[in-house]
Formats: sequence, structure tokens, C-alpha cells
Amino acid sequence: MNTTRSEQLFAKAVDVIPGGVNSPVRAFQAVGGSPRFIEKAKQQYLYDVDGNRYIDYIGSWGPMILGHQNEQVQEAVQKAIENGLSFGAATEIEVEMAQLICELVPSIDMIRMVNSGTEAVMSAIRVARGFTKRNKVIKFAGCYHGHADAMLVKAGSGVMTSGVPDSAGVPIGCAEDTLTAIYNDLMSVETLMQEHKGEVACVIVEPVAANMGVVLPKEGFLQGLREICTKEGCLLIFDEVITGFRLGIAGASGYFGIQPDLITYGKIIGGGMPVGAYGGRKEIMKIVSPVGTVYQAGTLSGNPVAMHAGITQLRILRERPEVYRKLDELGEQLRNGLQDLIETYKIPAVVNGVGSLSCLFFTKQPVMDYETAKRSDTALFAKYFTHMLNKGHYIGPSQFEAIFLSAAHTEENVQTFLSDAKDFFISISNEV
Ligand code: KE4
Repeated sequence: MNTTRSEQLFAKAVDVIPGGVNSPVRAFQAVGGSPRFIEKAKQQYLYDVDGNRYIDYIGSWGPMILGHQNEQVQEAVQKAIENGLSFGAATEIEVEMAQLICELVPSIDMIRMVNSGTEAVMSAIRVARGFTKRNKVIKFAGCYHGHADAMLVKAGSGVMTSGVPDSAGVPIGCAEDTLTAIYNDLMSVETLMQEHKGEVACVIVEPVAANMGVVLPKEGFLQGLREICTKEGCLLIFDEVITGFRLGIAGASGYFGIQPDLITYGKIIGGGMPVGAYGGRKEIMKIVSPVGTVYQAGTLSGNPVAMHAGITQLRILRERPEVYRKLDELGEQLRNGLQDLIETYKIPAVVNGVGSLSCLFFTKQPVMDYETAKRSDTALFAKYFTHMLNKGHYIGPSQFEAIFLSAAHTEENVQTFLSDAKDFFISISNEV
């Protein structure tokens, strides 16, 4: 596979951009080799600057649930830009977007747009602290909620991939109010609650963790968090930046039937444009400025072009429930196929996933939290990644990311993936 132009661009990039990338995971540090520079994307395909085509299993890390260049989303953006790009003033489309999300998600009756998942989480935590007048936040080791200071404490995703669970530059004052529990372990949450009785403002959780690889909530875990938060008078925040509108039209809260107090969004609600949001019941959201005492603002929040992209994608997802059935079926085919191969070739690996989110961990143990995820053989994952990339499958360049399927993927794509994964498993079956 010729990657000359990507390598030339990367050599230039590292001179003017930290690590040559605008987001760490893109640098391929966890898997080695030179990152591919993408020129364009269409449906389920990425095309790099050397003309190589890949089946895309990242989808921009979640936004492209309908595939790249969905006709209706593209048209909506092209039409919106005819009216200008940004006004810094209220627009009708922002009202329509807010009304649509409030209609689709039972636990939301008021929502604020921001420009990224990080901003959504940062703002939701500030609201929880303002609403409860408490400071402590409980998060879960291995979960990633963006790069706000208070969240870079045992974060997953990029930070986890680089093996540094904390980040330089985060003052102890920002981190000390963040308490870390163990995913799927309600006792670890209860213990923290008792140790900090009456001090916890919120518990924030990825309802399906997708930043330590994919880890599902055990039966009763999310319900248990709901009960603990209600009992302790703190807010339950579902970070649905990934799961929002991916697990179904009402996201994880709808899929699991749990009502959090606040939900954060990103990715899918922007249709590929920079958008984040946080919302909940009016009683809570009314403390957000300019109505209430919790300040939060943003120059490009609710940008009309981004709103048109996002609302068009959400409307398609609402009007075409068969999209979710297809994503579930394709995801099942992928996971069942991988499981068959693991058993046939006795590969030390496990497959986790739900719907269109999957992850292959190179470990013998079931993966249900940060500790068990970390036991994965990341060197073996790097070999698997490289094999699959050279066969034209662009999966996340880290063991601790998810495979994202889209409505543009086909059964044939999944079968080709499994066939190429089989070749890799055969090639290592004597080593493992
Ligand atoms: P952004 O600030 O990157 O829009 O969203 C942060 C965020 C918040 N919450 C969850 C559950 C997330 O998964 C994310 C971001 N996801 C990563 C993918 N693992 C983004 C990829 C990247 O950092 O480049």
C-alpha cells in the first residue's frame, strides 16, 4: 500500500502541530506507523491522499452514523450556507433542534447547545455543582468525558492509550474534587458516597463505556446508580456523547429505560459539524445563564449551519427506525463472526459490544472495567490493527476505542472484515 504522500504530510505536520495531529489518538502512537491523511469520504469509505480506499470503522468517532456525505445532510448544509455562516444571534433552527431533542428524549425538557462533547460535560458538571451546591464529582476509571481539567483523572480514550491516567497541567485543586469509582461496581460508588456524605454533586457515567474499548453495564448497574443518586440527593449524568442517538432514537436512557438528571451529547447531533449539548428537566436547566446563576456561553453555540446538519441527521434517524435495526444486525454479525473465529483458532481475545458499537480485546479475561481492559495485549492489537489497515479496514488506532458501524455499511463489508481478521488469527495462532 503506497502511503508516500501521507508520510510526507506527516513529516510537515509534526513541525507545526503537536504530534502532527489535532487530536492525539489520530497520531497512531499506540499502533505505530504513519497516520493516513484522509482526502475525502463517501458512504462507508475513506480515501487517503495516496488514493487508498478503506472501509471506515470510525465514522469520525461516531458522528457519521448514516455514512459519509449523506445526501440530505449535505444538501441541508449547502442550503444553510447560502444564508450565511454565523450570526451570534438567536435563530429558528436552534429552537427546532431544542424542540426535537426534547420530543425524542423523555428526561429532557430543556437543552443548551455548545460546540463539543468536552464543553457539554464541563457545563453539565458546573450545573450539577450549582444546582446541588456541592463540589465533588464521581466518575469511573476508564471512562472518558473530554479534556476539561476535572475529567482528566483516570480518563480513558487518548489519555488511557498513552498509558498516563492523569494529565500534566491539571492543578491538584481541579482534580481533588473528582472521585474515581470502578465501572460496574456499585459498592465502589457507595463507599465514595459514605466517605463524602453530602458532598457529591453528581455521578457521571458513560452508560455504555466506549473509551476503554467497549464495556457494557452489568444488569442493574445503571439502575443502581439511579437509586444511589436519588438517595444521596446528587445528580446522575449520562454522558451520551457516543451513545446518544446511536443506541436508538432515545439513546442509552431510552435503550436501558433509566432516567438520568442530565444528559450530555456531541457527535451524532452535529451530523459531522462541531456540536455538543447538555440537557435535563427544566427545574435543573433553569439555573443556567442568562436565567439562572450558573454561567455558560459560546460564540458559535447553536451555529445555524451545524444545527441544519445535526437536525437533518436526527430527523432521518427518527423517520427511519429501520436504520437502528440494520445497525443492530450488522453489529451482531460482526461480533458473532469474531467470536466464532476466536473459538476456532483459540485466540486469547474477547468481543464486547451492543448495536453498532463493538470492540475486540486481546485478553482471555472478560472485560468489564478499566482494570480488566488494561490487561489487553496492546502489542498484539497493534499487529492486528496494521494487518487490517493494510487490508483496507480503518479501525480505531488504539485497543481502547470502539468500532463504529454506520447505515452505509453492508453485510459484504462485515464478511470481508471477518475474512481478513481470520487471516490474521491464522497467522498468529501458533504464537498465542
Ligand atoms: P469531544 O470534546 O471530543 O467532542 O467529546 C469528548 C467526549 C466526551 N464524552 C465521551 C463519552 C466521548 O467519547 C468523548 C470523545 N470521544 C473520543 C473518542 N473516543 C473523541 C476522539 C478524539 O479524542 O479524537
